[in-house]
Amino acid sequence: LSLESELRHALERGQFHLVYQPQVELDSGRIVGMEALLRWQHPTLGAIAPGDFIHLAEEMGLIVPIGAWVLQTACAQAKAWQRQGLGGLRLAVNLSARQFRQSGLLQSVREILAVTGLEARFLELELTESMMMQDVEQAISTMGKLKTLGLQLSIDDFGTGYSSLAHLRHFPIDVLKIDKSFVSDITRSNDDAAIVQAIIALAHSLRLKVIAEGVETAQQLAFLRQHGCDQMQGYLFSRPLAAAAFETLLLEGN
Ligand code: G
Ligand code: G
Ligand code: MN
Ligand code: NA
Repeated sequence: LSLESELRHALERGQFHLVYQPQVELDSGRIVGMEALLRWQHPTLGAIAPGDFIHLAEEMGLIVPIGAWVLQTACAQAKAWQRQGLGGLRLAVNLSARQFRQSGLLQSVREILAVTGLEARFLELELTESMMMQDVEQAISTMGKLKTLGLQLSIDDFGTGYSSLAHLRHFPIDVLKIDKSFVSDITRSNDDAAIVQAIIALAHSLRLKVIAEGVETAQQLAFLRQHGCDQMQGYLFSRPLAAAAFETLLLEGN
């Protein structure tokens, strides 16, 4: 049973599903968005983590159809929650490097928005620094085209890559997501605390929203609040949840 051959059939065999992790606004304490995260449940291999198959899907070129499935499924779910009156939550979806470089990306995103009926302003696509820095001119062009659809762009895992500050202000992005590796030590390491403060200040000076990832403790949350971070995502508030559980969370009052 090779992972590669199993992955080739996972989509058609219906082995993928999405989980959703809430993103909470620090001022109001309300859920204002969610990140869709891919999960692969194999009948005999069990749950396979994205860290163990995304790179393989990328190498095999399968990430393009899988990524389209993720986007379509998440957009349809977000629209369904809106129809139920569960609020205009922003939906964040991860893009892989290969999807970002693929020439059909713009058309694919446009079609998925049209088919699902989700308004573009509710969609946020997460990019990484390395995707943007590989070919800066090309990346700016692709981001500009995506922005014409009316959606939002974020930089995921910010601080772990090597994007230059000179380039950052030319990227048409809306959100910085502080990588969880910095957040995890903000109350223990002065260096990490300084980095997180600097990222928050940088984001705000560029008029970007800033989301802290991987928030696990009340102390981390207090630090982030004190330093003006806009939103947080992490186990402290909730793990990524299956759609039904996420819906329950919204219905319980938000
Ligand atoms: O959900 P988890 O923390 O296990 O995710 C691990 C990694 O997999 C993260 O870096 C995340 O960005 C990535 N990932 C999760 N879902 C998707 C997806 O739908 N598409 C892409 N390209 N990456 C994803
Ligand atoms: O790389 P990306 O940011 O897309 O992936 C987010 C990943 O972080 C998801 O796989 C999610 O399961 C994980 N995650 C979310 N919240 C927490 C947290 O509070 N702590 C840790 N360790 N991981 C988290
Ligand atoms: Mn992400
Ligand atoms: Na991240």
